[in-house]
Amino acid sequence: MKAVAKAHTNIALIKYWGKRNDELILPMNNSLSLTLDHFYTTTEVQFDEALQTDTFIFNGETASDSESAKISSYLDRIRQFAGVQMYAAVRSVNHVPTSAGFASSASGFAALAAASTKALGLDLDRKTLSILARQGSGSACRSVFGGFAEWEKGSRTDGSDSYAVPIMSKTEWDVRVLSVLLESNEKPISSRKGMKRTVETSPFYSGWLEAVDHELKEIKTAIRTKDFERLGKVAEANALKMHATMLGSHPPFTYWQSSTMAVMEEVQHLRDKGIQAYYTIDAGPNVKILCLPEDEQKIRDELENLEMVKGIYGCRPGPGIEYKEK
Ligand code: 2P0
Repeated sequence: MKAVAKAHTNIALIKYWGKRNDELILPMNNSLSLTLDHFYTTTEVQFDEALQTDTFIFNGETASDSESAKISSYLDRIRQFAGVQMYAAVRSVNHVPTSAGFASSASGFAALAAASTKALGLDLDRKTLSILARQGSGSACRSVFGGFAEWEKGSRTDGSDSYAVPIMSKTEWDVRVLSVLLESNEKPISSRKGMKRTVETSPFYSGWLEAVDHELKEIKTAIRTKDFERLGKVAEANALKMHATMLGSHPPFTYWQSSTMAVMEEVQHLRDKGIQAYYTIDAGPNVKILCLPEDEQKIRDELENLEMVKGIYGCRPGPGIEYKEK
């Protein structure tokens, strides 16, 4: 009744921003991401008749009550799905600099979905796994797959057609992502609350939804033809649109800080010098730079000159869910 699974984080190039159902985590729009090799979570789950409650050890320490409650309520979904009532001991190690704002619920819930169902003896296909991971955290459904993956929003109310599908495997195209860690203050608002406020109050949200279908088409053509410039341009434009919706919210908010904008400017400078680099930004101040392998070192050299840059983590396309020997 024990299993171990490993899942990697992903960076959305066409973003998920907004839910149509909070409980089942059903998104308003399709999104598309690249799974990254450098950041991952390994999770061991053991179900045991003798346990009186779920236990959760995170990075070697007993997790806080609120973290434990989140895991337990997710395990309730898994128990309901599998038709069992046993409690579980969960041990999770995050190979993600969490304190650095690269925290990812994506790798966490993808690994938990895979390990918990495997521990219960279920041998699920990737689609079912993606549907289960989604109910922990939306972006987790994309981390079930390696390389480029698209989360299809689906149209049913029960979520049975809302899951990720693979678009291109990790070995087919070596695109690099430099995760740039910046000095920053605390995150003003969680992504869960931020997207809810945006959907409910931003007059720009309808514009976001109108643009996203065309951007998805565009990025899928870029991936199919391995056209990096096309990929970078549309990813950067999509990220800017997502962040623009937040400025229109009530009350308004932004995840950008002055350091964020300094790196955005630097990326523009690099392009002016003929280096193909594009940025994308999630619900935090850090910037991720898309580039090709031949430009990675040049970009690092330039960024290292910036005082507010606290670290640069280079990522390649990563794999989907992997099960480990116990
Ligand atoms: C994404 N983000 O597509 C977008 C872009 C942040 C910005 O998915 O509420 O942790 O658990 O479904 O997946 C972050 O939000 O939110 C996210 P929930 P999640 O990657």
